[in-house]
Amino acid sequence: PRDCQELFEEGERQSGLFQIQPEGSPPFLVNCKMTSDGGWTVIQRRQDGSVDFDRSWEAYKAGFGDPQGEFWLGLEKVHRITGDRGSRLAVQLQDWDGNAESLQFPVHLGGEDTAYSLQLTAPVASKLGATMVTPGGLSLPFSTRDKDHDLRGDKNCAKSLSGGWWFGTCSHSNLNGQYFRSIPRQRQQRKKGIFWKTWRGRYYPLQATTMLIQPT
Ligand code: MYR
Repeated sequence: PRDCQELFEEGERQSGLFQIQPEGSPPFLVNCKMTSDGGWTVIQRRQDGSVDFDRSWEAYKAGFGDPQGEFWLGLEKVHRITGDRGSRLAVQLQDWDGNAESLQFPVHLGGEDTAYSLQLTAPVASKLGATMVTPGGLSLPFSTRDKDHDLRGDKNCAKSLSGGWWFGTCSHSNLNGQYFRSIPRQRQQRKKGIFWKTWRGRYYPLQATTMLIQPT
């Protein structure tokens, strides 16, 4: 199968690790989450701080971590799965008081030639609270501390925060930030954490996150 959705269509209903082979790609293992609305590929998970997410461009491109625990699937694999198709992204967030938030929106991810630019339509980008939305939508390249493509001329978001992400103005979100088991007293520390501004705010380090994609 080329992705988790195809596995689902073949009748697989159990979530777990499966080998897939997207078109024009070597086969690789992914975590599939089978739900009532089909098969989703898990592309990121944070839950306990057991894996270091402050890594280089090459690491974010190739992927890292533990498929049973915390991991980043890798930009190239995500790009291979989505190909030229549009996809749906699901973002699941948890705070430290047992509250959960779940978002779903259409995305497109470019290849390495675009620095894995995330493309969102204007209405989606606005709804997510993005700062730099044009009528054509938002096209935002991925940044790491060693490859700075963010929209801030005066700083490197990946360095001043932590991890690799689609950083715009350093303040929207960062699900690949540093994992804090308890909330640091210092704002300067807290902002390096895992955050989603429009849910718990910029200085609230989240307890757990999962990102999943499903080609449409
Ligand atoms: C800004 O205004 O600073 C940027 C806003 C960007 C919104 C980013 C949303 C991230 C969603 C992750 C996409 C994963 C694609 C596979």
